[in-house]
Amino acid sequence: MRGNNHKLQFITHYTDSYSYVDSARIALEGGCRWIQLRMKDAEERELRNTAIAIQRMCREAGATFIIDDNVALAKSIGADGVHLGKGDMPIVEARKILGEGFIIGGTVNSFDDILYHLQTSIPDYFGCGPFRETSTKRNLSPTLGLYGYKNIIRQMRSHGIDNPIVAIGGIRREDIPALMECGVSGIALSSSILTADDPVAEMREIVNLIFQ
Ligand code: TZP
Ligand code: MG
Repeated sequence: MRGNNHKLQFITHYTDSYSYVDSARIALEGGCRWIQLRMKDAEERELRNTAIAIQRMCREAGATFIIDDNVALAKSIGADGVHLGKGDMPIVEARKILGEGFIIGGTVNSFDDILYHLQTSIPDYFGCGPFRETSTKRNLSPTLGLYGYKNIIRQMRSHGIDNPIVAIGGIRREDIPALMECGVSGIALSSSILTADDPVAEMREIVNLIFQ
């Protein structure tokens, strides 16, 4: 991935206290410089307006801004990229539409998923998880735990595959050192920030931990 900014991705979400836009603002204020807008049930207009608002905040902060699922929206507003899951547009097609200038992330849950992707396309990173159970995402794949990441990264190395792996799903600050030890390139998270007593301070701690 380009630069050092991509070791930590914040995924937008909402709570009783915070909107999607608030969540992005919190992450940026805490020093995160990579935001994914993930807004599953929004209508097109609301999604677009939210994307434009968060993109503006990201640009002001010098942060990378990507959008979950929606290649057309990412292209139309000139976002920095997209994140595509298993049921979304195939990465090879998204690459044709977006070209090389956009970041494309792809969801994986196993080494076989990685091999499957690499037959047809090269995502800029693999979002690999979930690390543990989380309520942020519905229909979660089986949890990986540390053992799962170690196993996937061992198999990647033995096949000479070194695409960046971004761990995701239920990750809390105290999990990060062991996950990095496994060889993951980055961490993506949401709920551990938004449920913290002081979300900005929590993000700041995590930024310090990862970029120390
Ligand atoms: N995929 C697996 S978990 C998740 C996505 C997009 C959302 C973030 O999880 P968490 O537990 O809120 O950090
Ligand atoms: Mg998706």
